[in-house]
Parts: sequence; C-alpha cells; structure tokens
Amino acid sequence: MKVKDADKLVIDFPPDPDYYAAVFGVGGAAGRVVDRLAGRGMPKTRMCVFGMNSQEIDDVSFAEKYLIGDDGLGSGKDYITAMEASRKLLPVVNEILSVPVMAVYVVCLGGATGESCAKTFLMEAQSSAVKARMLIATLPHHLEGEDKRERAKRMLEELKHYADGVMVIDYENIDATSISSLYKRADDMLVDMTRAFVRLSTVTSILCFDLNDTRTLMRLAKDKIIDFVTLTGNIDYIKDRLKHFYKLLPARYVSIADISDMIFEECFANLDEFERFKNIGEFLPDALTCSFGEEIVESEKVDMVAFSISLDKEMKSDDIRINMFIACKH
Ligand SMILES: Nc1nc2c(ncn2[C@@H]2O[C@H](COP(=O)(O)OP(=O)(O)OP(=O)(O)O)[C@@H](O)[C@H]2O)c(=O)[nH]1
Ligand SMILES: [Mg+2]
Repeated sequence: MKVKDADKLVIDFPPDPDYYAAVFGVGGAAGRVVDRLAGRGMPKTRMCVFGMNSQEIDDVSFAEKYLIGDDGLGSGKDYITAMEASRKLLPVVNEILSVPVMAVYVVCLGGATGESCAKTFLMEAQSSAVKARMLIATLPHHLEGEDKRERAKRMLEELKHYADGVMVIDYENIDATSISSLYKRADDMLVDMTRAFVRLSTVTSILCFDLNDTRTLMRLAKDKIIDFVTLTGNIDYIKDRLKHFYKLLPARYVSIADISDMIFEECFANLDEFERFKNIGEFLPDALTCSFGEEIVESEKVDMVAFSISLDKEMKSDDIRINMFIACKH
C-alpha cells in the first residue's frame, strides 16, 4: 500500500482468484470422468481434459478440452510421440497453473496418452506456484495384460516423485463380474474421490480448516499414499458403519496408532441439517478409536484428526456424508 493511499484508507487486497483448484483429466478414461464431474458444477475449479483422440475430445461437453497432437488419431500406443506432443501444450498448462493453490491430476494408468501426458504435466508443475499437487490414479486389472499392469505400477512410482500426495484405485481390488461393470464402478469412485478432495480447498468450511491441513496430511503420509473412505446415509447408518471403522480401511492399518494423520469432513445438505446433527463430530474420534478395540488416548485423539464441515446442496436433506482422507505410517 502506498503512503498516499493509506491517507485515503485504500487497502490493497490481492484480487480474489477465479479458481483455487485446477483438475487435469489426461487420456480417454480419465477425461470422461473429469468431464462428468465438470457437468455437476465444481465451484472455484478449472476442469480441463487433455486427450489425443479427436472423437473422445469431441465428446467432452462440460470441461475445457485440449487435443494433444495434430491428427486426433490417438497415441497409437507410442509413448515417445505422446510425450513429445504433450510438451507442445505446456504453455496452456502453465497458464492454467498460474492461478490455483491446488492441482489435481486424474489419470487411468495403462494407456500411452494418460501415462505420457501426466508425466509431462506433473514435471512442469514443479516450477509452478501451486502449493499442493495431488495425483489420482487407477491401476489396470491383470486381465487387461500383466505387462500393462506392471508398466503402470512402475509409472506410478515415477509419477509419485512429482506429486505431493497420491490416491490410487487398484482395479484388482474392485469386485465386479465383468470389465465393463468394473470400469463403471471405478468411474463412480474416481468422481467421488476427486470431488471430495477438490472440495477441501474450494468450498468454504464451517469450521476453521485450510490448505495447510491438506498439506500436512500429504507430508505425513508414508510414500505419499492417501486412503479415501466415504460414507453417505442417515445418522443411524453412519454411526453403524463407523462402529466398525477399521473394517473400512486397507489391511495395513492394524491399530489406530498406524494412522499418522486424517482429515475428517462432515457434509450436510443445508444449515438446518447441520444444526440438527452438528454434535456428531464430538463423539466421532472416540468412536473411531474404540472401533479398533483400543482405549482412547487423549494425545492421539487431539492431534490426529483435522475436522472440516461443509454444506453440499447435492445431498438429500436427511443424509449426512462423511469423507475421510487417511495417511498411514507405513
Ligand atoms: N474407470 C475407467 N477406467 C477405464 C475405462 N476404460 C479404460 N479404463 C482404464 O484406463 C486405462 C487407460 O485407458 P485409456 O484412458 O483409454 O488410455 P489413454 O490414456 O487414452 O491412452 P491411449 O488410448 O493408449 O493413447 C486402461 O488400461 C483401463 O485400465 C473406463 O471407461 N473407466
Ligand atoms: Mg485413449
């Protein structure tokens, strides 16, 4: 603020950015997911899809869309060509990254476009001003080919270097009777996970919660892996599921002490519902601890959970949603 302006009580606040988060859907399958999410309306978020197949890009209706390469014929499974072509879009990527605090990369590993493009874009994000980079990735089922799955796993390890946090959906862990029903289920999981994560930094929380809570979660997660659990239903359903909280977690969580950090978000349809159930937060950390069959240790209870409460107009009025982002110590 200049001195002469101070006399006039003009305060120079930085302008409110148009968007706090940018979501990049790279490749065919991830692009469809990001487009579907964009169709639901994501406030304060720039939703962008990148692909090499012009038919797939034509089908994108809600997100911003960018064709990688000149012919629109797809990658032809040529990783080098896909990587070189995606580099040509770096000026666009840099322009998108110049505003938000958070960048989220959604990629279904197993395809040449998604894998090559995600690597190029994530590497570029290292030099941007973005404060947190989340990679949301899927791993192909072995029925798609053992080689493809092994390559995707190696790619995930490579991409991890360039992200602050990683959420993975392994198709091997999804119960489904066919590949098409597996993809459908995975699409729903990707939509829920991406939406819930982006909302943490774009939707005003009723509680004091900010980006630093998310950054701490990423920092404390061993190997950068964040686990995500979501529950939606009435209060009885939520309480019942949380009684057996440990059953919702991957097997490597044997005790409450294995959790190094956690973000616990409660979503309500409107303020009336929030008023009706707002005290559920008071017993939840105790409930989680007890569900492991452990005594409640005061110090663990206080440090471990960052709470966020928000309103979600898409929800049915009787429902409560609990989103949990969990970091494991090992
Ligand atoms: N969730 C979901 N996953 C899918 C779907 N179709 C394919 N996949 C997964 O996504 C991986 C990558 O496929 P695509 O997204 O089509 O590949 P791409 O990134 O466009 O790359 P190329 O087509 O090889 O240039 C596959 O190996 C599957 O594991 C889908 O409809 N939904
Ligand atoms: Mg494709």
